This record gives sequence, structure tokens and C-alpha cells, in this order.
Amino acid sequence: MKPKIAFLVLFLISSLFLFSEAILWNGHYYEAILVTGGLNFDQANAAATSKGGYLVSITSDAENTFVYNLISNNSLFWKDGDWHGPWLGAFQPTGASEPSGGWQWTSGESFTYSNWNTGEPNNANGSENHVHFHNRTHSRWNDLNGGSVLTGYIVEYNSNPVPEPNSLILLSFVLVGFWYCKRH
Ligand SMILES: [Ca+2]
Ligand SMILES: [Ca+2]
Repeated sequence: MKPKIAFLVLFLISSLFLFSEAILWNGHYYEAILVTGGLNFDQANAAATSKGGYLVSITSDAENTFVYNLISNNSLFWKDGDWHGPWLGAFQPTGASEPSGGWQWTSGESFTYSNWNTGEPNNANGSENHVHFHNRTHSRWNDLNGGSVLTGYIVEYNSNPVPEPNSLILLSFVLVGFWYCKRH
């Protein structure tokens, strides 16, 4: 492949990564991340933070519907058929009264809204201290053991997320390539 064509291909590929997938809603940006290999709550929380956001904090029915609609039509986000949707950002600290006490958002927003499924939170097996979408057929929540492996999580950003550093490095490389091609 000629260098110019190679750089053009690289440029097109890298520009795909430069465009943020995050969707604007009511002043914040949201992104549903699919992890086909699965991940637990702490891994999802760390991944959201490393992206410059946080696991989604849902504080109204309208926001809940918006977030649910990001993932309701993609079966890959739901484990075991329609069960066990992605992680949300709520957790219960050690020592909270079970099953309903102490719930909070990782972002620090107050936990004034909730959309528990009927019979939840139930702290099943005495160890459910994290929240996810319960089932694809509705937008209600379940408390789940944080060590459970789910196939995705939802990130919320206060502002439009910047491109990944890797993409910026790739873009720099491509721009240098174009400059090289023009000079030769
Ligand atoms: Ca619990
Ligand atoms: Ca539960």
C-alpha cells in the first residue's frame, strides 16, 4: 500500500475513535458501555471514572426512562436472556440498615429517587449492596451482589467527554504522516 493511502486509511479509522458516543440529555452526557466479557461493580466504577465520568446517577423518572432506552433494544446488555441489565451508580455502604437504608450514588448526588422492582431491594443472601437494571422487560432496579459479573455499565458525564488519549496520539501520528506525504 502506498504511504498516502495507508495514512488516509489510518486517518479514517482514528477519526471513528475520535467521535464521542455520548448522548446529550438535560445538560449531561450519557454513554452505555458494552463489556461482552463482563465486569463486576468495582470494575465498572473504575472504568467510568477513568473515562472522565461516573456510573450513572438517576434522580428522576424521566432520566430513568432515558437511560433505560439507551440499552433496552440491545440484547447484549442483558445477561441470561432478558435478565440482569447493566450496572448503575448506586451502592449501600457497610453497616447500612437492610435492605433499604443508606443507598447513595457514587457521584454524591442525593438518593431521593428510586425505581426498585417489586420486592426489591431484598438483600438476597445478605450480600446485595449494588444496583443494576433488573430485567429488559421493564426499567425497574434490583439490588445485586457487587461481585456479580454483568455485561455493561452506563457512564454519565457533566460535560462532553474528550477523546481518549490513545486517539489523540493516533491522530497526531496521522497528521505528521500527511505532512510527510505533502513534502515528498
Ligand atoms: Ca444490601
Ligand atoms: Ca435483589
